[in-house]
Amino acid sequence: MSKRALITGITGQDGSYLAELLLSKGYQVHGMVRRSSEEKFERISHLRDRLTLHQGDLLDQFSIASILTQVEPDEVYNLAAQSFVPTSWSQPVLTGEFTALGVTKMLEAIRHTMPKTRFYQASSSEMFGKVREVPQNEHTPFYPRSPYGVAKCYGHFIAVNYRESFGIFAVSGILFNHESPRRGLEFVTRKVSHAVARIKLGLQDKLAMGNLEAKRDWGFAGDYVEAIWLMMQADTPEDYVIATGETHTVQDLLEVAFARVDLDWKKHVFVDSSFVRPAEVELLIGDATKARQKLGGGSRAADRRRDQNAAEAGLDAETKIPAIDRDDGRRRSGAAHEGVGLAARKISLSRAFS
Ligand code: NAP
Ligand code: G4F
Repeated sequence: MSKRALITGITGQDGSYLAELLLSKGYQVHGMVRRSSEEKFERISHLRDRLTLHQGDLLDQFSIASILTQVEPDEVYNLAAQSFVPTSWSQPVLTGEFTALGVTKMLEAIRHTMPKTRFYQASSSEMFGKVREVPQNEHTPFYPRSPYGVAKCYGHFIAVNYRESFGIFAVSGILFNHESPRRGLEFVTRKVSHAVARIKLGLQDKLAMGNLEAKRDWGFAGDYVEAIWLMMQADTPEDYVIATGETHTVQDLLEVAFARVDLDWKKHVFVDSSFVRPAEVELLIGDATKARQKLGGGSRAADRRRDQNAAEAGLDAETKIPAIDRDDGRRRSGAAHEGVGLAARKISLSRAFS
């Protein structure tokens, strides 16, 4: 009989890739979605007739328990969160409710209704914050630098605690930044690739940015959901860092992105202090040795540095996916746009820096 999975955050970047992966493996895929005045399910519209969606909210314990009882999932993937770091300073309480306490609500519902269900918690490299060692691995102490990072630490440790207290099969994936054409436009890779396309097309001239010195370990979201699935198939529940092991500055990203379309980033980019954060995570670079060793060769995310074929696969996947940058294409069709769109979509991959 096919396995049943429930994904919270199925309408987000990772949720859409994970839903695709699980469907390709023969799962029955269920998703928890929030009610809004207008449905925005663009990222999963191509899968819609193969998914079962349930209205619920991380804030509403009863909706979570009710969905669990209806679906009786073998595996729950808790991807839902307020995930944009700057918003966590303007809405710290809401971020805590969703991103921290929301995890306890999920785990309590599992404990009382489906204690054999496996649970995945979307932990984050943002927890390392002001990093205590370089590179960061599963044993590196956390020092979060934003309300989002603090909330993710809570979510991480409550998952560990339910594993140790109640024997729940709970795993946390400590994922470093991962990007794709499905990334929200406010995150730095999409913000830059989208702006570069628009500048090349003459639709805008300037790009306001924050801290250009910050370093990130950027990977491809399509690879990372595969690592998530592998963690949930292991014999024992454990936590894993998923990262490429390479780091680049935001300025590197700008240089590559503008150069791809023969532009000089210095002529278009200026620093706007409103995009500089109250406290910054200056350097992230992950050590995914454990994932490589324990999740096996199938963990493309962990193997990315050594596996050029996997990098090519990620690139292909990315260029096939409809990007929001296409909005410009609808207005400005033709070969020029195709070139810019393709270059802009490739920019968000770590491979673009090599
Ligand atoms: P994303 O695109 O921002 O998606 C977030 C999802 O959470 C959306 O589906 C959103 O629904 C849902 N959501 C937010 N609040 C909710 C609530 N109260 N109840 C129910 N659903 C709610 O994030 P992502 O990039 O896919 O990331 C997935 C998870 O991994 C997040 O937990 C994120 O913090 C974590 N993470 C991401 C990265 C990364 O680099 N992408 C790295 C480490 C960890 P709506 O569509 O209704 O807004
Ligand atoms: O793309 P970002 O907004 O991602 P950030 O803050 O690293 O968080 C993402 O990755 C985390 C994993 O480490 C996730 F947990 C989290 O949910 C999210 O997916 O910013 C990346 C870097 C930062 O250092 C930021 O200060 O880019 C810098 N930056 C510089 N100018 C900018 C800008 N970021 C944004 N969003 N916009 C700018 O104009």
